Parts: sequence; structure tokens; C-alpha cells
Amino acid sequence: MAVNVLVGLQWGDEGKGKIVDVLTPQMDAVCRFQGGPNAGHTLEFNNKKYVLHTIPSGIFREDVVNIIGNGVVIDPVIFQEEVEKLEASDKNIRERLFISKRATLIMPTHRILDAANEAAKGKNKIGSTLKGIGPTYTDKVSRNALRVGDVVGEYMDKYNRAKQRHLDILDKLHQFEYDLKEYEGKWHKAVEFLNSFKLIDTEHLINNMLKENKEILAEGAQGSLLDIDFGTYPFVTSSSTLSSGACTGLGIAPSKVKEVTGIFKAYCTRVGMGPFTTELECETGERIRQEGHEFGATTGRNRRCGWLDLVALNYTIMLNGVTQLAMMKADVLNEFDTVKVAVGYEIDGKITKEFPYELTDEVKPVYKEFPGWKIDVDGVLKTGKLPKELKEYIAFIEDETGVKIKILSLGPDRKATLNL
Ligand code: 2SA
Ligand code: MG
Repeated sequence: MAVNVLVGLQWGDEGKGKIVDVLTPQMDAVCRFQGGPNAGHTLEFNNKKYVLHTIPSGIFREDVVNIIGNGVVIDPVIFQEEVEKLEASDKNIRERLFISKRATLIMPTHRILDAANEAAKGKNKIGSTLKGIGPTYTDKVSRNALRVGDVVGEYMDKYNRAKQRHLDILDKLHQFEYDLKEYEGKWHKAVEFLNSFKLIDTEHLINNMLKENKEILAEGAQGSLLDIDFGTYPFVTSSSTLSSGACTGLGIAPSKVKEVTGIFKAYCTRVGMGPFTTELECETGERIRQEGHEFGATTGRNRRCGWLDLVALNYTIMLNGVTQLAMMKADVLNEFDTVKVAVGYEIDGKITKEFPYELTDEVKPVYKEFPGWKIDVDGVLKTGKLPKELKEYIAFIEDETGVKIKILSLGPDRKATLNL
């Protein structure tokens, strides 16, 4: 009878979708608690690839309840497209999907505001996914947002008031050209579509399930270093991506959280702008990008690549209270002769292991080098036996973080996973 939270420990794209899918057989419900269609969770099985944006990654398992919690922002158009794709591959998902009436709606004008805000920033762009995330959370916090529960009934008055406010901002602050009509038409139809789903007070459903000794998985989106409070502000997303966000984003008490699984890649990536201390702007970075297919699932953008950063990892492990780790994509570094890990930062001639307020250009990584592992991935998956080099890499990370790596992923497929 507990909540298990799963979070990304880096800047997103750690492979959360895959691990949710691996953990789901032990779960009764999978819930999204923050973010929105800026997420892109990729799952692969039976030689097919699925990308989910709004819908929880438990949707492919038939006896699992899926919940979109109050902390999520939903774009009805993207939601409809996602559902229709899933239904085309013969998934009867309606039965097992529940959406919180307290979740916030992304309006067409939020997307325009997002684009206008980015354009106005010039060189200092955040690198937003342009899905309207920031402006929607802004409206939520300033108590102006339209929620799912609003559109269950007549909502045009509220919608028009919000829209007018957005248009006023656009007129006053930005010289920004946009075309609202087409998307707006689709949006209202999509709201009707959304209304054919189970729109409920999901906090009761979740807490009743807990009373019945059910296991709940809270699926984080984006990554801890994109958290609105503790991420590399302002180059962050607008929600609480840490494990604590699962409490406010679902309506569960902190005392109900049992396990916190933290996911990280054997190296680091980041999409969008912002500091990245171990970034490799060289051939090695390009090699990681190619080997790891590091291109955004939502926007298709090149992901920036670099070595694993243990200073940052220890920080996010601390903030999340991680109880077990999952290491992803060790297979990507397979052919490397040597692999580096940042074990400290040098700032003004001093070495620290504490993540600083700001990652300026003055912060330099201090590296430790490891021999590459060069494994026969299929062989390792078959026997479960790890070569000495990979064992050493894992043991070092466990020592430095004080947390066990319980899951090792060596490829995108469900089956390419070892429980250590
Ligand atoms: P936004 O659109 O306002 O949230 O963008 C703000 C910054 O946050 C970054 N961002 C992300 N970075 C990596 N992964 C993200 N989402 C998916 C995931 C990734 C995907 O959860 O795995 O689809 O490939 C994500 N979402 C937002 C963004 O680049 C900006 O820097
Ligand atoms: Mg992703």
C-alpha cells in the first residue's frame, strides 16, 4: 500500500518511459503528476515504438489503472492525437484512463504566448518545447487558468475571458504574428473528445486504492535539473519535477511514499539552452549523440551530450531521496576505450562536491577516467554476468552516491534490462 515515485535525475530523456514499463507489472496504477506534452516517453516492445506525451506509460498493460493527475497540464489536441494513435493499434485505453478535474488546460493562446515569450528573449531563449507549458503554469499560479473540471459544463465565457487576457498581453508586449483560428477550431473539438473520458477527482481514486493496499507508481517527466526550484534556473521547465512533486501533483501525503527510483544515463544529455558543465562540444560528444540516438522525442532537436556528472547526480539524489537507481544506456558507451566521470567541480581554484547556486563558465569539471567495457551486450543479457570494467564503473557510482543501482538497461527493448 504505497506510492513508488520514479524520477529522472538529469535533464530529461533518461529513459523513464522504459523503466515505468518495466516496473508496471508490479503496479496497480501508473500516474503522471506534473508537466504535460513537453514530455516524450518512448516505449519499445514487439519491435514497435510508441511515444507518449500526456498519457501515463502504464497504458500498455491491460490490468493497470492510468491516471493523469491534478499537477499535469493537458493540451486537448495533443491528447486526442495521442489517444487516436493508441486506439488505432487496438488498445482499449478508455476503460483504464482517469483524468483529474483539477488538471490545467493548455489553451491555443498559451502556445502562442510561449512562442512570443521565447522570441522576445532573443539570445537568452530557454529552448522551450513551445507546447505552452510556461504560460499555462503561470495562469494556474496566478489563479486564471481553465481546468478540466471547467469544461465539463459550459465554458465559453471563461475561455473567452482568458483568451482575451492573452491577446491583450500579446498586443501590448509583443510584436508577434500568429494564426489562432485553425488550432482553436481543433481545440474546441478536442475538448469535446476529452469530455468522453473519465474526468474525476483522482485524489480520491488514488487514496482509495492506497487504502486497499494497492501499489501506485508516480511517473515523473522531464528531469530533476529542470525542476522549477532546484534546476538550472531560468533554463528549467515550469513544474516540480522532483519526487515531492508527486505529492502535490496527485494529492497524496509524503508519508505514503515508499520507494523513489532515480533514473540516469551512463552519460549526460540536455536539450534546450542552459549550463551543462560536462558537455562535450567535440567529436566525442557527437559520437555519443550518434551511438545513443540522442535526438528529442518531442521536438526532434539534437541533444547536447557529455560525461556523467556525479556532483549533479548526488545533488538530485539528495533532493529526491532516491532509494534505488536505474542506470540507462551503458551500451551506448560500449565501444569507447575510456569513459570519464565528473567527481567534483573546480570553482575559483577550490574543489567542491556540492552543486552550486549557479553553473557559470567558471565551474570546471574534475574528471576520473575509467577503462571502457566493450561488452557483448546480448551475451551479458543472456548470462546476466557483467564484465569487470562495467562492474567497476557501477561500484564506483554506488560508492560515490551511497545508493544501489538495481536496474541496468542495455538497450531500448523491454527485454534489454537486468535486475542487479
Ligand atoms: P518547456 O517546454 O517550457 O518545458 O521547456 C523548458 C525547458 O525544459 C526543457 N524540457 C525538456 N528537456 C528534456 N526532455 C523533456 N521532455 C521529454 C522527456 C523529452 C523528449 O520528459 O523525456 O520529449 O524528448 C523536456 N521538456 C522540457 C526544454 O528543452 C527547455 O530547456
Ligand atoms: Mg524523452
